Amino acid sequence: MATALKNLNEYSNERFTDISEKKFGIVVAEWHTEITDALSNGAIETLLKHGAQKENIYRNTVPGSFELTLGAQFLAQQEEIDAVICIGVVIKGDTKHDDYINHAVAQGLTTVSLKYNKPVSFGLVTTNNLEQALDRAGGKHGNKGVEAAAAVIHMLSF
Ligand code: DLZ
Repeated sequence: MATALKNLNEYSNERFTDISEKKFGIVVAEWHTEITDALSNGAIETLLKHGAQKENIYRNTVPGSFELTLGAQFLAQQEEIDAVICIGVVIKGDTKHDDYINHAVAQGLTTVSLKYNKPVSFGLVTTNNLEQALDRAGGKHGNKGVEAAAAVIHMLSF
């Protein structure tokens, strides 16, 4: 379903488990930081809203979205980390670089999640232009960081 049809801030928390003792890793790509900071803040606010403790949230940065996978693996392999949220923005350019990065990240995060049996969420905004990215970083379509945080809480509640 297109994001335009479902606001990214909307999720059901009916069956969310207690996350007050859970530890979360957040990996944030440093391309387009005006956007990734907004996404990261959305994710952190969502974790706190649902009971996570500030000291149990470990935020790290990576150079770009391509490195999200290894950043996620560094965190997921740590026994005390319960879930990892990955944040990035890839904006389409003149070449197919966005395709390569997006597919690599989607595949890579799936692999890390399955390898370590931990929720690893895909907070990667993939758009045609900056405006569409802003719309998904707290703009008219909500905040993909909120969605990514809600997704790992949901999976911890499985
Ligand atoms: C190289 C590159 C380009 C062109 N575009 C983006 C982007 O829109 N968003 C992003 O997060 N990263 C981009 N990068 C950087 C790559 O993800 C990666 O960091 C470099 O290719 C080094 O491996």
